[in-house]
Amino acid sequence: MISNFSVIPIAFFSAVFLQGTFASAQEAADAHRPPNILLILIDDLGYADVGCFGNRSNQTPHIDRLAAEGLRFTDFHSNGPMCSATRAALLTGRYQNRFGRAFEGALDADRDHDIGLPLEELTIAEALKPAGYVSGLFGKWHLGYQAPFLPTRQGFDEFRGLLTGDGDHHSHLSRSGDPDWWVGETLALEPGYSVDLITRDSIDFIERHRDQPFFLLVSHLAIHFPWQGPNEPAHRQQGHDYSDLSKLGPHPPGAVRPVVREMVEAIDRSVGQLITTLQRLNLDRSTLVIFTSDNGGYRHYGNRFHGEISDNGPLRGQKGQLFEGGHRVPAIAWWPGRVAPGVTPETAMTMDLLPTFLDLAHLEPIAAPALDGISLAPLLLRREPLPDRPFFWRNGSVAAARLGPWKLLIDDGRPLLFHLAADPSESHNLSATNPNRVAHLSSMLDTWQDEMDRPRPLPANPSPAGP
Ligand SMILES: [Ca+2]
Repeated sequence: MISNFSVIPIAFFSAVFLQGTFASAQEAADAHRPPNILLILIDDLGYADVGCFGNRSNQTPHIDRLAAEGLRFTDFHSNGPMCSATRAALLTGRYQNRFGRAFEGALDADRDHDIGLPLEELTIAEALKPAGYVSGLFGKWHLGYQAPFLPTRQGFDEFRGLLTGDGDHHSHLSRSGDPDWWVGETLALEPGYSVDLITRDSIDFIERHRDQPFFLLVSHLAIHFPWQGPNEPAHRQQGHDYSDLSKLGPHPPGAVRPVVREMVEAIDRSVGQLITTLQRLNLDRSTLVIFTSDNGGYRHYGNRFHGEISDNGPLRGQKGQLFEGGHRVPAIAWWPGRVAPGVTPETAMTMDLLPTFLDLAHLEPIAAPALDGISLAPLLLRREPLPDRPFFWRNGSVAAARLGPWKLLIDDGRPLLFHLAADPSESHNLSATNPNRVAHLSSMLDTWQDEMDRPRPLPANPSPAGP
């Protein structure tokens, strides 16, 4: 908690700063108003699956426009290489590894059926409430299969979508062949392409909440398998089991590339519709839009579909791995008039979004160690460099530490050291010639792992930082 004494100067300097920067009192008031936050999270979108990150065949004009008008991150990382891992960190601003080993990969429908994101954790939706936000989640959850681990118990005022890890994009049946499309806490199956339903519901949410600050998490199921385009029949039928390779959808190897392209392009149209809605309602200058992915893309699945799925550009590896292809993801921040257009090489991670949003909503920061991320607001608004800091990942027996351009990856005890600036493809293992650097990063990684495996401190609810 900050004292009352310290609140006064913050408010005073903020008022002086704002009046000195903006032409009118109204502009100053608008700048101080907590922004709407529209977070578009794509499932399994690889680093180079969209045009502005290097793709040459998928047509993504709306996402490319966001990048041209906003700030494009070339070194943004998902907290984990799998869905549940990144989503847990996203919502809490903390390393998901604190929540137990189950959160290092994807929550499993059988093994992890009775667990979920711990209810005592403070989510973005809960943390923003003191600033008057209403929160909606449309699309995929994957942080708990059943009550009480539902979005509506984690601060979201509205939820429509999928609880499990993947659903048929048309029939909305889970991998076990069960209906998995919910409104709030009620099963409410309806036909329609997942991208279209999520977009429709998101636009409806924006229209209904145009007059109050909102946090809207558009959590697309695409481009996760089953790979299905917008105009195909449903694949999964109720009562059938899709736990084997049939979970990937109806298309055989050799036929998936055009389907994935259709999915990426459907996502792009959705982005265009959401931005058009903000502009139509005159909300574009009061809304921060973040576009990113929950993990890297699949290049292949097992020994099938080589080169047919995602494009991770020059990066090594894919979803599930701790090479860059597993966790370096596209990220764009767009906020006309507040975030200047450009490209940033600053390193950032999914867990930085919660502190960023609290900062922009003028809420008191949550102190470390209850928070692992930092606010990106100084970078977004004033292009200030972020402080030097290490980053860590762990998925089972594989762990990695990153400090500046150096990355140490320990795979079952074997050290791999890469200089990412000189070798973004992680092709040259420099561990043999840099034993001191390996020892330093290894020691940091050990310390971090020890901390992750200890009982975790809990954050308190934040309060407004000043009048
Ligand atoms: Ca994913």
